[in-house]
Amino acid sequence: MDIEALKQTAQAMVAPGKGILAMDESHPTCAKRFEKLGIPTTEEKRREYRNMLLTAEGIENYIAAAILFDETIRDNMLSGVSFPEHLKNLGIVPGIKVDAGAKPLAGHAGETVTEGLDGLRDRLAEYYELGARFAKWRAVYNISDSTPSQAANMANAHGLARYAALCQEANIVPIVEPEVLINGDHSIQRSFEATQSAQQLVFDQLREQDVVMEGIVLKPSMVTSGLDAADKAGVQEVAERTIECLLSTVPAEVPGIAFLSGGQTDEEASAHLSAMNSLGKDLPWNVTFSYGRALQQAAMTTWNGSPDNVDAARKVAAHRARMNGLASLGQYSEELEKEAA
Ligand code: 5MM
Repeated sequence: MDIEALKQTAQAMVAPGKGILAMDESHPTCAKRFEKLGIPTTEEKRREYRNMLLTAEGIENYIAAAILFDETIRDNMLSGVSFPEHLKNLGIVPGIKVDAGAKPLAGHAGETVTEGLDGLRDRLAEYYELGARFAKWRAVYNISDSTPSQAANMANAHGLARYAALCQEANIVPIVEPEVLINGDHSIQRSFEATQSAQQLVFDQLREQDVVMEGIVLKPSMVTSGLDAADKAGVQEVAERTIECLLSTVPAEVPGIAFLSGGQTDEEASAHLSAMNSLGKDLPWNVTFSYGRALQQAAMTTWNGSPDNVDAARKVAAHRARMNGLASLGQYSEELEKEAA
């Protein structure tokens, strides 16, 4: 294991003013997004779409790393250059989603455990050859009156830690993603408790597996009210509770925390991140974004599958990347959105 290389990669992925583009939708997720817009769910369209995103002007000024799906890391841009090579040329670190998805947890209705450890060592070696320098594994936690259960917390934390250890052995930085879903009508306090206990167990298990904290990036969900909560916490409260939670769980050695957007609107995701970086606290880690939907949705809608819309869609993609780059420095404002409109 080359610890120096892991540290350098992890630091590059969360460089100040930049974040991570999550464009690792599996086929079913990509199909769901395309179908909503009436875009054909073909390999060609996925290539055109991802090509559009990665040719948005100046994207490399705000995006430090991009998470690819298996199909894309093996594929070529429309120019004929491979996706990982194109990213490298832009100074963006290429990475790969390696989990096999969240599957029903036996004996625990409504809960999941993320699978994908079998054969992972060999897959990581191949992905390294293909250019990947980091990987991603997402565990999913569902809030209800009786969940997340201790069984789901334990199983997912164990999986994340085993994955992370295998990644580091292969000189690949693991993005550790415990996502507490926003779905439900729960309070922000309930979200805080579920997120804190999930993260505590994840870090216990990471230590148990001797994972080097300097060589990981944490990708958590924010502490928010449930999507259907009657009384929703505002931006400042979300920022304060999220940072309070992370300060209680994440070791200072971790170089960066890159949030998922989890179904927040584009503006909410930018505002929350910016507020966290404006709290005036001296945080031990860089706090940035690793958004999927909140970076892509507007651009995908503008593109709508048509070559005629590529330039307009690139502008939308570049705008959202810039807004979130500024948010990672605490410099995002609603006025900036209006200026661009
Ligand atoms: C981009 O979506 C990722 C892949 O999801 P599937 O495995 O379901 O296809 C997903 O893991 C994503 O990276 C994170 O959930 C963050 O994305 P959001 O949209 O929540 O920011």
